[in-house]
Amino acid sequence: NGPSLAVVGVTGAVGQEFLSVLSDRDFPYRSIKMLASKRSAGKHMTFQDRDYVVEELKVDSFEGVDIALFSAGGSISKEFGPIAVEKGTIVVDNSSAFRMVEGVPLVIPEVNPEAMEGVRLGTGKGALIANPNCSTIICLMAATPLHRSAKVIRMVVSTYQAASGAGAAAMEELELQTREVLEGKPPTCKIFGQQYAFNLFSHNAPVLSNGYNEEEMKLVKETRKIWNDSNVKVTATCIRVPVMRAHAESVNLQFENPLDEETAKDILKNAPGVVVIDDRAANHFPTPLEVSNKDDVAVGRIRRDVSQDGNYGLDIFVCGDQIRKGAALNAVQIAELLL
Ligand code: 11C
Repeated sequence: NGPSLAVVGVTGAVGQEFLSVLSDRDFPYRSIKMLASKRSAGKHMTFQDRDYVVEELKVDSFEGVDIALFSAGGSISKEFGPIAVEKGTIVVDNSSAFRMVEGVPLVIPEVNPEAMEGVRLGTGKGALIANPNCSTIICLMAATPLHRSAKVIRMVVSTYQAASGAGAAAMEELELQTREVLEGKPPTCKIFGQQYAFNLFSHNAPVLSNGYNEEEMKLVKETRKIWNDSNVKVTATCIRVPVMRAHAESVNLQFENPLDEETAKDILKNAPGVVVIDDRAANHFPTPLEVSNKDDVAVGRIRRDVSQDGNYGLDIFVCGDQIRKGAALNAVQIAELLL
């Protein structure tokens, strides 16, 4: 019982994680289609003790599909998302293709589930729902409960982003390069065009005419849409670090109303999907390794911003698994809201 599902891009890092999350959360479904490019079509895979053959994504793939989870890149989403919607499928899309399109809900279930009102299963009417960028999800999981309490007027984000954000091939290259460098060999630089192991660099997204890269501008624009607040001031610097699968972010918040450290800690301790790791005595704060393969976003280094008067500013440090809460888990939670 349950809806009929399709996973588009099933052989990718996020596609595979969709399956783990569906399984972990006992997501009910009556059928599931494994869809990918022609290159992967015909591959056999096992999911929940059943054998599946990966099918090539085609225009007729969505016949009878209630919910499709897409993670096959923006151009596939742009081409096949509307085709699926036309067939009556509700598409939860992990790419950036539709995020900023007016009328397309951009959803973090713990933050703005109300944006999905009007999208219903079983009506025969298809729809697009966009999964935000991973950096935005991880940042807003921690910033939103504080925003609800004291209203954020300005947010400054610096990211330390993992290889997984650039896909399975980047994760493989990080591992390969690490070995090569340790063995004194020249590193293979196919994905980023430069040494990644034992290094860090500005995020690989295209740099725009204003000097920001696309990843940074996603944080700016998506925050405004998700918070439904076109006035909130956001700036970001996004950096790729040699970490495998969890992003870290330093977030500075300026509030309209005062919010002290202790109240902020209590708010975060009670926030769904958030865990506080903030042990000053032991110098123990969130790390990418501690949140890898975990659902919750961890927050720590919760402290008053001494550059601001009174309790109008806070600094926090956030870590979240990029493939899970930054992508697959968030998308499956969106699908759960439809059940
Ligand atoms: C990264 N956030 O970590 C990116 C990858 O808009 O979904 C995902 C880009 C996106 O590199």
